[in-house]
Amino acid sequence: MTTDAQSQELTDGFQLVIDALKLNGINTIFGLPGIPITDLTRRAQAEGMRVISFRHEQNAGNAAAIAGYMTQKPGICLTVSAPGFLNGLTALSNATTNCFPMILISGSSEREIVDLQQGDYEEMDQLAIAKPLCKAAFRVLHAEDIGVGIARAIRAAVSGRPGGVYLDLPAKLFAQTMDAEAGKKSLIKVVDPAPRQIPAQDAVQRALELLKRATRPLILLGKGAAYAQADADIRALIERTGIPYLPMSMAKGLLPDTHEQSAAATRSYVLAEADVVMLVGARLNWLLSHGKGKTWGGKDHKDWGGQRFIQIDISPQEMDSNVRIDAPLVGDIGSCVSALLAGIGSNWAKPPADWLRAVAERKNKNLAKMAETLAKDPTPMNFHSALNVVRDIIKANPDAILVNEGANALDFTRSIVDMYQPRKRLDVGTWGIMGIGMGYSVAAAVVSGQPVIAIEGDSAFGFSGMEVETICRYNLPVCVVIFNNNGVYRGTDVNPTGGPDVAPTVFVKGARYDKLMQAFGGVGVHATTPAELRRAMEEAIRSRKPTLINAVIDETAGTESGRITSLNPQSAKKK
Ligand code: OXK
Ligand code: ADP
Repeated sequence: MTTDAQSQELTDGFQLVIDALKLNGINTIFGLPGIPITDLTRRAQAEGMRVISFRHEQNAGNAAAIAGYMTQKPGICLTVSAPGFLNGLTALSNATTNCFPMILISGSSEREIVDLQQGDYEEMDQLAIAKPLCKAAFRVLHAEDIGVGIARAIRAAVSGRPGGVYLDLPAKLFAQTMDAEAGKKSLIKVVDPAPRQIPAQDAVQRALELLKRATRPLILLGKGAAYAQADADIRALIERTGIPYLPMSMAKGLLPDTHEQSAAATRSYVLAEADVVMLVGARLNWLLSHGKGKTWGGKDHKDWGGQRFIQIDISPQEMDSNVRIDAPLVGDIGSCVSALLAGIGSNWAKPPADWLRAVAERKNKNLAKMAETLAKDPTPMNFHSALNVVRDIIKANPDAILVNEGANALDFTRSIVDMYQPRKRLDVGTWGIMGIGMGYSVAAAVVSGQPVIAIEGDSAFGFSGMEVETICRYNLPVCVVIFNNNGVYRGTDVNPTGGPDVAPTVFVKGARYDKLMQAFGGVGVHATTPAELRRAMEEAIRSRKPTLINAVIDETAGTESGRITSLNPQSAKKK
């Protein structure tokens, strides 16, 4: 055989990683090139994969995580070693916390040198560091194991409770060569990566018995329910039982927020008053006051409110995490909901009329109050008058994806802007994390092709703001709206010493974020009235051009930490 013929029959580590991903239907990589993965990004693009390069790995990681949530396929984030890896790790950890499937693939330095701590370029024992922060972590040392490594990473990310997986690929692996035919045979196309988990019949019966006996039932829909993509069955469950439901933030739109059974506008009342609560893909964590205390009608902060809980979740360990779960229903949401529907049949008795009437009365009162507030047009513009515009824009464009972060900008948007379709609201999730904004926006536009509207507090935007260059570079239909009130929460704090430094929560007054977008060729608009904001948002949706609107908000508007002020520790000692 000639030397040429021999080299044609060889493959290498770079190629096998690309082939293994493509074989499993993964066609997009979010990442940031550098040693040792620069050639991997080039070759992936040359092989027809979409490679989206970011300015900071955390944003690439957040993009991968939300792509995983939207598609049920693990989102891939590719980084360089040590610092790049660490930058991506925050996103990996956030993905795991939120139950989003993603794989962080990081190049790493030479094992021999790292393990003897001899001071390699970007030396770090990345596998050990990643392990406690993700669902699973693997390392591949030999080219012939790349197929298995990718297969294990995919299964770990999407099966059972989804989460983040770390895959460590040392630099030497990429250049390793092996026989091309043997390489091809070593790859694995994962069959049934997220197997259905059928609930036990007795568990279904137990749940139905409890639901049947309820006099004030409530269903809570979480982002696990949105992730499951069992939209029609979930809607049928709500409508056939006639039970009021409460969507968690990212479950908004699973049924349209305008649905008559939505109890979102009377949250406090239904949580405190319900006697049986069915959780569908929602955890009883801090966002639900741990299922007890005053929110749930208890006397003090740890007191059980007396509710009985049914919990549908894929993770058996989730049960009893905070309070007793009387009817655990363990399985995938699609299978659990369809089993419940079979048991419910077509003549399920609706909840007692006095419960439905009480919920409706309070809800309508709150909706009317909100409508009154939204109708006002104060000068300067405030959160409500600006969000009244966003509310109309989403109503007219229900396909658009809404990304949302901040404190007040988050909380007001959640309660004011109705969502009409599943998985269209992407926000700070389980951690209340700041910095997801631009990463989520890029991925949402890339994955869906739909327009994206990012409603950002001016502080929140700062965490990922440089990615407006990425948005312009890929010409994505993203409209970023910054609610600019000159600071974190508000722009009015002062330095009590009278010294030259401004208060820790205050930014440059009158900052022109719109000019940042213009610097990269996007459209930047400065809006000080709802009419200007409306015009700019409508134009952004129409043109699909990268747009950033600097929406100037009253700097006195907003409260400390929005709706979660109480989480700020208050010392008994007088200041
Ligand atoms: C809701 N409501 C409405 C409507 N929707 N009224 C009228 N019309 C409509 N459409 C009512 C609802 O009944 C509540 O009133 C109130 O508005 C607020 O609703 P909601 O759903 O927002 O409820 P609440 O109490 O804020 O929910 C608690 C929560 C939520 C913890 C789930 O606050 C949340 O998701 N927070 C996340 C915050 C976060 O992560 N922040 C991060 C950054 S801050 P009542 O009368 O019924 O109660 C940060 O980093 O540090 O500060 C920092
Ligand atoms: P939220 O913040 O909206 O309340 P959480 O993230 O707390 O939602 O809860 C989501 C829950 O959904 C997790 O406990 C997770 O195990 C569960 N989950 C995710 N996907 C599925 C699925 N396909 N089937 C069943 N449960 C799921």
